[in-house]
Amino acid sequence: MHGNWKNMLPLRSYFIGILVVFMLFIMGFCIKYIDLMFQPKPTDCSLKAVEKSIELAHCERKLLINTGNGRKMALNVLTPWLAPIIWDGTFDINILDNQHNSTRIGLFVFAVKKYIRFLLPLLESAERYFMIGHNVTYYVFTDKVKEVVKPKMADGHTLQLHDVVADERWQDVSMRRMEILTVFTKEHMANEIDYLVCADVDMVFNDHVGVEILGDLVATIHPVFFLSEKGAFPYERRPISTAYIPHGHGDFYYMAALYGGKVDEIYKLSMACRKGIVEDKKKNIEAVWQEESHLNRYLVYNKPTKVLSPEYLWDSRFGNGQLIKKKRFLVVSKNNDKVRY
Ligand code: 48C
Repeated sequence: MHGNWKNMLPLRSYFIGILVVFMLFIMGFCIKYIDLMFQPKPTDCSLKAVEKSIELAHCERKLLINTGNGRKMALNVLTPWLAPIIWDGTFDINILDNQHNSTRIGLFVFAVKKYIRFLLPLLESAERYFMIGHNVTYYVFTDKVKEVVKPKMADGHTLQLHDVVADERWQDVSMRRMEILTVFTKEHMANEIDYLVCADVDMVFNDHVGVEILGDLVATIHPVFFLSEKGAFPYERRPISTAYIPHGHGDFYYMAALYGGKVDEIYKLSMACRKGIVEDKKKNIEAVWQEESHLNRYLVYNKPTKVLSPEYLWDSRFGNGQLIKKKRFLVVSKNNDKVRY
């Protein structure tokens, strides 16, 4: 049989055809292989592997709670008494805002003598970041009522001005707040608000501070000591003082620049602190950090139901800022010659 080779496809075409088929095959194989490469490895679902991962998670949790070493307690999201520690990313503000849609919140600030200068910046920053969309009453205590400039306030926000006498020493001014709180939480605030937030006035809000901070009794971890060992906390260590905290007792060092809670809880706290301050004064002593020492003493034996991370009390001068993703409430740096006495 003499095929007419001329009529047949030139041999070259057959060769090209075979080559193309071979190339397609290789490409298909490579794509499949690469795809397999990026497939998540089939997890080892053997019982042994699952038991191992459970054991590992348990060990990690124990490490977190163990404050002796390993991670610091303040970096957790739960205290040993199961109170939440509020860090960015641990709450859904939309859920919380809905839960608090009729909650009334008070902000208590003291601004006497030269500290009056901090009031307007604080209130203006509060109008930008503090409890936005909620019912807020500012309770401002000052010896300069006539000098107060009121900020533009959102609907549902009110400002109450109360006249107070200014003590000579700043320490006494600071401690006076506890006395004022015992009176106002008892007689006025109970019918006006549900939660009270107490703050220093030489501060500004710098980011969201909302209903996530509300709770029965709430305190803020001091930004200088949140990574310190307990022995380094500046508690009052003299047994003669009513603010005394023995070594080995205590959980965190709380800063008196921001705390709060239900009105009746703040009444109890302020009564205890005020009583301690008066008793110490009778012995002619003053706790090492004034009412902050008494606050810390109270909170050792009356644990806060919620703890705020140092996101809620920050100062750019402090170290470890890389751990503080949101600097929500900032200390205002004071050129002390203007506010020193
Ligand atoms: O309002 C004043 N005026 C003063 O002369 C001294 C303190 N105070 C109040 O006490 C302010 O509300 C302060 O924020 C608060 C606590 N004191 C301080 O923060 C000082 N820097 C120690």
